[in-house]
Amino acid sequence: MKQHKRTLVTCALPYANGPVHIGHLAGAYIPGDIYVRYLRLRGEDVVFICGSDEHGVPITIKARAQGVSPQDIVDKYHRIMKDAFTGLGINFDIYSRTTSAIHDSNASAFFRKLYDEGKFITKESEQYYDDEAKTFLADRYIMGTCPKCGNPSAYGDQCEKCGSTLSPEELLEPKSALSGAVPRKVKTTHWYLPLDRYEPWLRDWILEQHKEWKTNVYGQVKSWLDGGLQPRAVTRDLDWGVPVPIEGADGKVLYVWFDAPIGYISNTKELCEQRGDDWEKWWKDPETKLVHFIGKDNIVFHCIIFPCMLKAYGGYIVPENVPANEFLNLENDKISTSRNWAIWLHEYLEEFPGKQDVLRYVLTANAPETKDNNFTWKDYQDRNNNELLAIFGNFVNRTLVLTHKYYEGVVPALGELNDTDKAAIAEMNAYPEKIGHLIESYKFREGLAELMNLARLGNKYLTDNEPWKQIKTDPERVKTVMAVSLQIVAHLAVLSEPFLPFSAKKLQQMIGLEVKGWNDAESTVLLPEGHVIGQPELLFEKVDDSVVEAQLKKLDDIKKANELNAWKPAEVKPVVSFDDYMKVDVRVGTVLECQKVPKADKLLQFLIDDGVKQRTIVSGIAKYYTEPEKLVGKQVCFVANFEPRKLKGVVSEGMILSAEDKDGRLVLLTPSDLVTAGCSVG
Ligand code: B3M
Ligand code: ZN
Repeated sequence: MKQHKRTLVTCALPYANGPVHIGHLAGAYIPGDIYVRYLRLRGEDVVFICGSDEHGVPITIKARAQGVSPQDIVDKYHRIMKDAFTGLGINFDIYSRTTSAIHDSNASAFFRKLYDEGKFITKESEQYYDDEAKTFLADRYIMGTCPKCGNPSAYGDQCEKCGSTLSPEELLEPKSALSGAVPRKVKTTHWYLPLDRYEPWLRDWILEQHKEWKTNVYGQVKSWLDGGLQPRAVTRDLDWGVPVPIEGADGKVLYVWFDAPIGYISNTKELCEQRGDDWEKWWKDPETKLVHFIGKDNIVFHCIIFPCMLKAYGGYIVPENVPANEFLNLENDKISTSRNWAIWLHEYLEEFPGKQDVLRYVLTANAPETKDNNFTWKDYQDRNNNELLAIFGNFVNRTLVLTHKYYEGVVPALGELNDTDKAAIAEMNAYPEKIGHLIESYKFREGLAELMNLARLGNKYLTDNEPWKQIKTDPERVKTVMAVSLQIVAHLAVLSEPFLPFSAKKLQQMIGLEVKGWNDAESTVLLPEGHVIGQPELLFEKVDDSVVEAQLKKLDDIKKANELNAWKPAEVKPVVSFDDYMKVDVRVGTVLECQKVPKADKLLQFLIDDGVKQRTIVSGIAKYYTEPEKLVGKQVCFVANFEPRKLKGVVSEGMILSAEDKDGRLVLLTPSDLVTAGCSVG
């Protein structure tokens, strides 16, 4: 491995069009934070950069839908995300935003230099233009009929009904989503970065020199390169973004994926300005190691496009690694902001105060490092109860409680060690290196598993040596057992910090351990003889079934709401003439009796006063009116000239009208005011 002077770590700048959810956390932010916390404990020079990505079409769409400005949208979500990251202990050195003034000028200058040096090519193309709204239309702003499934409200980039990826040209009868006008094709010029020119360099840099990258990342890059790179447009016709800094480019902005990665640089500049530090050493000194933490949908931008931008500019370093994760599903379903199918970080923090580490633990233990993975609340509960609580928390608690019970919290001397003690200590001493190596290799899941193995070691050591029995027979021996156990607790307090920072801090305070760095854990004795530990408090609490049930109910409600939202009224039936319509004789009747039809689950038998006589009508609504006697006295609408039919042995003389709700529920139609029985409805 190359030696570096310093490390620059970035996490993908999340779009400020919605809050952060567990998929984001598992994909990029928790691994990034673990890595940075570890480097800091190692005493390395590191900065951790993030911020909100505040440009792009989705933000303008959300703003329009809510009748507010794009700035309102990004202000709102920037705040929510920034606070939520802080709440989970994700300690960025800076969390800025791409609408900042410094970013605007930085991104602008970046583009301008590439432009001045002829690094772009220009291309003219035809794009849809809305004459009424006087604007070019982003693909999302064009709606029409899907050529594949006939959905009349497909978008210019995708049909949400059949899932096909579309281009606006494919839509039948395209219309502007802004004005409803039929758009026309207008010529427009854009700047393109000719990625194809950088292909040989990319092949050498990644495919040859970075064979150690994660296979999911390496594989994706290779397939892009093998497919041949094309010039990529870096500008758009849009009014939200960094304006293209060229005369005559009015109404054009930098493409969001061009300006966003430059945001990493802008945010570093902003941080260095605050600190009086030199930003250039972070981005231009080959002795800086650059690492991007991202999700898999961002791989091409971080491994191909942004490096080409940096290479075209010249003088910048390129990433040493891009340890992208795969996706996390929620309860076996794809996480989706638009379907509200997610666990939102800010809501979790509110609903589970003090349980940041449980989420961090579950998302790391279950991280989609090599393949897509799944979050379930049951797994959350199991991992909390059976791992954090039963293994880690239990070991720590037993050790601290016994130390208070036997020695009033004073750490005893190690004394004479037997083979079991020596083996336990040797094993304990191997963990800093083992876990450190896994973190450095971006294997956070395995690193966390090893941390838990250290806690398991402690539990086993304590159980095997049974101090609670030996205290009567061999009190000297118990001193050694407790002293060894306390050292394991102290090692856990150091080594858990990258993964479980809140619990680590709490534990350090409890045992009065001042941690200077990861290397502390390389010594055997962290709590010397005579050191006094504080009162034990529980690190983790049991998660009850009721908590899981409440969360599952919440998700179930979301699913139901989504299903209802997806509901559309039935197609209108073929036209009927007035005369045909008038053939149906609908009247109001008063219910005289109502009861269930024996041996028929669905049927209710009504006796109706129809104004002339009493008639019997059978209706299939029993499921929705379980106390039929309560209908007596109500008025209902019925078809008076419906051909009599025999249902379960009862002759039904008509049909009672009811509405069928979205969910299939039948509801009787009743006049809104009392009317005379027998009057007609029309
Ligand atoms: N905002 C995409 C995303 O949130 C994008 C990342 C930008 S990183 C420079 O997935
Ligand atoms: Zn379709």
